[in-house]
Amino acid sequence: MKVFYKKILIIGDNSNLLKKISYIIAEKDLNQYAEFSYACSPETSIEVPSISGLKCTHIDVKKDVKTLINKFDLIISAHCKQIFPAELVTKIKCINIHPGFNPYNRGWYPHVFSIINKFPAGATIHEMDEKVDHGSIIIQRQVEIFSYDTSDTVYNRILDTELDIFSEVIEKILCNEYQTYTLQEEGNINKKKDFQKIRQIELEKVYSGREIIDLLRALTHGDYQNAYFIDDENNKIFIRLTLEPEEVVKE
Ligand code: 0FX
Repeated sequence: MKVFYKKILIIGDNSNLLKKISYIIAEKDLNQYAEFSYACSPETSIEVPSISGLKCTHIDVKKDVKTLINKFDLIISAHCKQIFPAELVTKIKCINIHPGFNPYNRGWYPHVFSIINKFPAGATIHEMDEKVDHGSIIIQRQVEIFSYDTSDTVYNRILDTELDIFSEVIEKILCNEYQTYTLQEEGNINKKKDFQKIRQIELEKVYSGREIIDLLRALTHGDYQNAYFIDDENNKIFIRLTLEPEEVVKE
């Protein structure tokens, strides 16, 4: 295999995803062609220096931009919470593994907003430009959202899909032999504060059954205390939804 990129940084703040990416690289024996380094953001509590035997450093992509440009020829963001500065994305190839189906619900927790606004959910690997979750698409795949899904079940489906598409294109990326296409629409973008806003359920607001179920299941994710209401004594009460499809017994 004739690789084009030889010094690669994979930076992300989801230790599980980084681990699985490193397994794919090891399984494909790609370490013999290129040098892979792993990093996470300074504020992330990933155990540094090691993620299951990987050396993982803390990198601030804004402060360390010059060093990054000198040290690496390809940077892959795997859920890195930092916004890459223009200087970095214009001087070096930066690729993003994103848990959303661009251009829909770019930004924060795409699938949460997809459960609510019905825009497609999925996974996208794209070249980064100066805008968030924006740039030429290398590969993307939609995932379905079922009526009984909650945030965590959709999220896990997306994580699996991200790894599948990463595994499909990583060699082509390393050899710089991949094709890209540009999306015609800008889509929409959600920020962290948009997620904060939808967490409070207004007790006097009128919702349809569909709206309230969609909102609560979009905010149901494991043990996270997302959705809440404020009761008459001013207590914050958290809400989580359980959805259970009826088991149909075949006769
Ligand atoms: O790594 P990530 O899944 O992704 C987030 C953004 O959604 C993504 O668009 C961006 N590219 C990336 C850098 O950061 O986020 P997380 O690991 O913080 O959370 C994983 C899931 O857990 C999230 O999708 C929804 C859920 N969650 C997380 C937190 C912290 C909640 O429901 N409530 C929470 O308070």
